Amino acid sequence: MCGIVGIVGKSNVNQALYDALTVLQHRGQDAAGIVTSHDGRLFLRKDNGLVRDVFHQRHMQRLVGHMGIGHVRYPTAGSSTSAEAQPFYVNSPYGITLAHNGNLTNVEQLAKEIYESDLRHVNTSSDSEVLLNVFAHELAQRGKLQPTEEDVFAAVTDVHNRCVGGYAVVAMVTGYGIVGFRDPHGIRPIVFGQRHTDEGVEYMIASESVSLDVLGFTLIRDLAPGEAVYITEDGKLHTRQCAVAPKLTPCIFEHVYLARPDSIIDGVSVYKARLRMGEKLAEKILRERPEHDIDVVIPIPDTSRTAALELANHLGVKFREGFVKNRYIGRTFIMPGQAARKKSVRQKLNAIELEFRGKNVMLVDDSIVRGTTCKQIIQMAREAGAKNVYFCSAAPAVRYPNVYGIDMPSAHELIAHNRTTQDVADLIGADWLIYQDLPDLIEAVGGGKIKIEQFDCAVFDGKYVTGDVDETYLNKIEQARNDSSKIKTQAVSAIIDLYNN
Ligand code: PIN
Repeated sequence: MCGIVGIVGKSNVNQALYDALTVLQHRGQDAAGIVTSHDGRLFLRKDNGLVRDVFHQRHMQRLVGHMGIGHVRYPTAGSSTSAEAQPFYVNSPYGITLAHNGNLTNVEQLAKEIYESDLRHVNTSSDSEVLLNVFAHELAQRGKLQPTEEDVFAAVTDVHNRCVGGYAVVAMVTGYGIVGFRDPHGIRPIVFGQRHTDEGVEYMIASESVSLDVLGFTLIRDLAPGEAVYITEDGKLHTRQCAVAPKLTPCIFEHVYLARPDSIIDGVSVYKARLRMGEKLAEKILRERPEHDIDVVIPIPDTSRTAALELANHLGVKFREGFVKNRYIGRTFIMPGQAARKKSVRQKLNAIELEFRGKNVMLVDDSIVRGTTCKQIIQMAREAGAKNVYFCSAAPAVRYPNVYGIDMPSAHELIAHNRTTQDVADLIGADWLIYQDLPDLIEAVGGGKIKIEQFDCAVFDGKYVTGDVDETYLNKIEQARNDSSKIKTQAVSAIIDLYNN
């Protein structure tokens, strides 16, 4: 998962891009980048690290210009070197830079076409660079010295025809403008908005509405699936539906925990969706055990708080903060003669004993993925003196990998893959485990004032909305993830050896 932003302003946009990326930091902490354009020249700074570590005063001073785009990256499949930090750049045509959130499922085929038919070179294994080259090739096909909005929209249509998967994109055409577009299923989120200044109207395109709020922009709307927005350098806004048969099936996991609760995605408040998840869970608990003996509901910070609060309200049970999270986790240093140790959950969370001692506690988390963290948390609750530890997941069992840009483990690493609820309860050590039912999650997100009928729920039901994901594809990504984790483990061992010798 990644965060993207693009701004066409009336004065330098470097600070606004930096601030917007900081607001989107939860979408990726691996790498950050900004590119701006001024007088037909580009200024780029990108590197691995948090926004606050990547950009220093000297970098910000160089990032001049009234328009620019930015990116925060979370590693998806494959490696995570700084060469793969975004935005990416190609010099022809015009000089285009691009930042992308999502994943293309036909990237191998595209990479082949780019080399063999489009005669273009791709330098990394990032699908974002592939996407950029497809877009650049299609825009070049128009053969214009100066691209119009018609040319840009036609190029986006061609991207939709060639690229399959989930993608929300911002791209800057140097000297002309910024384009934002969303895949024909609208899997990944993207919004745009405006703010008025004395010099005129400024526009922002971003992954989440919260970055518009914080910077004083008002949300205009989400891009529809398949739609593109093009804002010229002088501030004219154009929108166009570029896909032939768009159909909204947004990723439901954004609402489970990826997005900030103060964002509104496709018209749905993430916060309200989470409240409804809590309400649905309470109904399920009362159906399963009307005579339950839960003494207290305790959220596992942070995301699950909203659902846990409403769950407790509906059960008529006390809601208590039983865990405190350290917001300042430091780096792990590799010392000579010592093996690198992973930070334990205990260093991140601490239990307030008086909320646990002698009680039947219902812990609530947003989801169970690998099951490793929740197992340790259940153990902590027992050590703090809980009588019985029950566990609630605001999402259904995660049983299948994600192929649309969320960094999720491969199938065999998912604790619920090929396992029943009771199997998982036994493995994590819970006295009772309740998963949200998928129809309830769909109703919680899509059944509010704004109705959304269909979502991408592949991690729960194994149905991939783009229709091209089969066993062979899933086996391939499983292999790729294994290989890359082997490479990472080897790299860490090599560093340790270096210190030991
Ligand atoms: C919580 C994010 N959320 C916590 C991510 C843990 C699964 N895990 C998914 C629970 S927050 S486990 O946004 O960081 O606050 O399944 O691997 O144990």
